[in-house]
Amino acid sequence: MDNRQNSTNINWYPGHMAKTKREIAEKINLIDIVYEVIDARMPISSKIVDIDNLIKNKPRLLIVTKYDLCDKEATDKILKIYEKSYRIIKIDLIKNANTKEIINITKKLMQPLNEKRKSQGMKERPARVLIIGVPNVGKSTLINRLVGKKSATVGNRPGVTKSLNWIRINKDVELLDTPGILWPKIENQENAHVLASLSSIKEEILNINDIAAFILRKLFSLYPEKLKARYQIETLTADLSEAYNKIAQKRKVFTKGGLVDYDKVSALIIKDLKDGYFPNITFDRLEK
Ligand SMILES: Nc1nc2c(ncn2[C@@H]2O[C@H](COP(=O)(O)OP(=O)(O)OP(=O)(O)O)[C@@H](O)[C@H]2O)c(=O)[nH]1
Ligand SMILES: [Mg+2]
Repeated sequence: MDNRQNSTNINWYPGHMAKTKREIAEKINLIDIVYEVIDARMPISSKIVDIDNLIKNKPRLLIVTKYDLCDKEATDKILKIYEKSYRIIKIDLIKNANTKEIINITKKLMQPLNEKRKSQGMKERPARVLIIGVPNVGKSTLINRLVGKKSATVGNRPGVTKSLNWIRINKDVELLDTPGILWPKIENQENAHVLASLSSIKEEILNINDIAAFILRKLFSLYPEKLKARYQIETLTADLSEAYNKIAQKRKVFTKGGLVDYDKVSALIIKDLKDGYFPNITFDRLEK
């Protein structure tokens, strides 16, 4: 039924993202340290491609959120590569957010600057931290954990934060929350589909059959046992029709005329992934 795999190019770059980038560029000179946030389930796809241009050579901490949801072995393989260039913090912001380490590293990074200020007769000042990442990775959740209360709005859909906001974490750290950003043209459509599957691209602009097909194929190739556990699907034909039939029957998603309701099945696959019915998955792999 679905021959549209890769036929639709996914790009999502609304005005507020362009504006965010402009404002970050304007404010970057005020910033001492950058927290770059990526999603552990997609450590490659969720990494902003032109980030180095945007944040120049500011000291950077790579914060890997949703570590509780990922396939740790697959994710760690990728993080090993990043470890060569970045300081990395892996974190589960829901159940086990140990933010002390983040604050300690931040203070340490800030020390030389404050020592310089003191030697020039100026007062110490809090570190100004910029938080940056693609939509829905957990930037605002991280801020709330750091502050210890709800200061930033959070939601499991992309595009929740709409403007730049300064938030005081404690006497040592001030943080600039920013809306999630992507880039004008996503060159790598595999990465775009991974971003879309894991809720970093606004659902309304997506072809849901295309995304659901991508999810089924990805699960089948990387985690066939999880596909079997949820849908009792053990093989996938090229057109996916058998899989759709099976899911429709199991979950009773038919049109009034008794045919498989493809759109509803697709929506259901996307929702199952979002609701965590395929636990411990990582959709990115290093190229072989
Ligand atoms: N399981 C799990 N969920 C997380 C974690 N971090 C964030 N979330 C969830 O991810 C969703 C998005 O979180 P937000 O903090 O709103 O993400 P954001 O990066 O600020 O998103 P935008 O403002 O849209 O760019 C929320 O439903 C959070 O509860 C984590 O470490 N583990
Ligand atoms: Mg936010």
